[in-house]
Amino acid sequence: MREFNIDGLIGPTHHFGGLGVGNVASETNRNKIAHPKAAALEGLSKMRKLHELGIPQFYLPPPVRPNCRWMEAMGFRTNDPSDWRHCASQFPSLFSSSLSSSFMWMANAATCSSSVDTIDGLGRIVIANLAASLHRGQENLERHAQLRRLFQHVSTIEVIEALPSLVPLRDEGAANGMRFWNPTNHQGIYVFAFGERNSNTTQTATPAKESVHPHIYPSRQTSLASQLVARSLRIRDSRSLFVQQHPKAIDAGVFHNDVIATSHENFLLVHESAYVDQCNQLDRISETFRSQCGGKLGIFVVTEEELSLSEAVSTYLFNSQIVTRSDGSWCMLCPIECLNSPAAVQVLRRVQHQESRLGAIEFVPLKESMANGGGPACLRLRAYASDADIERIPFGARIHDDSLAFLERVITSEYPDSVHLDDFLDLTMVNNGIRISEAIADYWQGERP
Ligand code: SUG
Repeated sequence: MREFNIDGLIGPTHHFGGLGVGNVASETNRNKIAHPKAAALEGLSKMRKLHELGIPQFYLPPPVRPNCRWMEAMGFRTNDPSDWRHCASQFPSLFSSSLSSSFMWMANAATCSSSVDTIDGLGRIVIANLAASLHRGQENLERHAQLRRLFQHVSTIEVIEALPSLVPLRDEGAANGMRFWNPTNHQGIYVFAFGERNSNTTQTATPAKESVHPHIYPSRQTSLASQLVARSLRIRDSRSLFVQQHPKAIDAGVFHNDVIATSHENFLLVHESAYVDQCNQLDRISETFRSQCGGKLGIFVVTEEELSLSEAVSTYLFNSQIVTRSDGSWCMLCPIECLNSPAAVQVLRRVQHQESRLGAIEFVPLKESMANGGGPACLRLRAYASDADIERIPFGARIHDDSLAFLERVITSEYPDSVHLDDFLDLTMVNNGIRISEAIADYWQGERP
């Protein structure tokens, strides 16, 4: 089995809508000028890096925005200039949502299980409903169709549609889950982080001593959704654990678990204020790892004194993406913003000193995605398959010299340099974005020439 990554290509209508629920960067940058070309090139260059490190890297094309069917369901014809202007003036958030490129953050697209850990030996990908926010709720049908297509020739992976889009079933995908696995036998356990505990439902999540809720921001994931996703993934019961995100963290802008914890293989880097009853929960995770996977889980806790919650959010240190290189050593791709924070740099030094497998730390520029609250780890979905199955994924969807050249050419020559949301009042601009997205989708669907 091998871990591989699927990133979402940033679309030509990327802008700053201020739409992210509980997302400080998105709120702060609302309505600023955005740079779709630079954004897409930054995302592509992270994919190139992974490809150069020898890790199989795939991408999904940008779904067409505006999403005409979705808008029609809400009474707007996107190709009618007067409807379109009316939407922009009377319902600005809906207007922005219809053009949002938020599908770029693939860690929210789905949650994946490895066939090694399931009751029937099939790996699964459960699409996330993203029901917590208006703009993201439109992504799940599109992602379902794309991921089914991606895995159409892979019989060991089943792609499962999202939970119903209902308030008690809010699910944000892999950004709220971590798979820890033993690199010698590939056995894994899953930790699901939820923000809100559903009342009056059967709970397998350990009950909290007291009921705790964030006060400033709503939580995006419910305990019931986490439990149902674990069930749909068909993970053996003994291998799923559920922890509650600390409300203090959510209120500081930790809208997903991957803003406060990052994991790789049998390693966890986590802030001390990530979870309710954290010490006991970490003990429980370690013990489950030992009994189910064998060996020891390395846990590295960062204290508030070392790095405050607010600095964790502004640097996105915990959204670093750790990968295993072909020689077995690890490379950690950190947001370049970490370099502005002596505290974050100090934490990274300590991690490298203590974790001998961490061979390199690199700082990646993802300025445009970061300004909307998405770092290196947000942009990728981790999945698991055998080398033979990975080869069955369509050629056009893989990152290699051909696709890199094609995508770089389209982005450089066709994507707008800079945009403000109002620019999309011009239907020529809108139609240009549609044409670009369709051309990329055509290439993506192609098989080996
Ligand atoms: O859902 N931002 C995204 C960021 C998602 C980050 N993903 C992970 N942490 N895995 C969100 O809040 C902002 C869009 C805007 O404001 O235009 C946005 O949707």
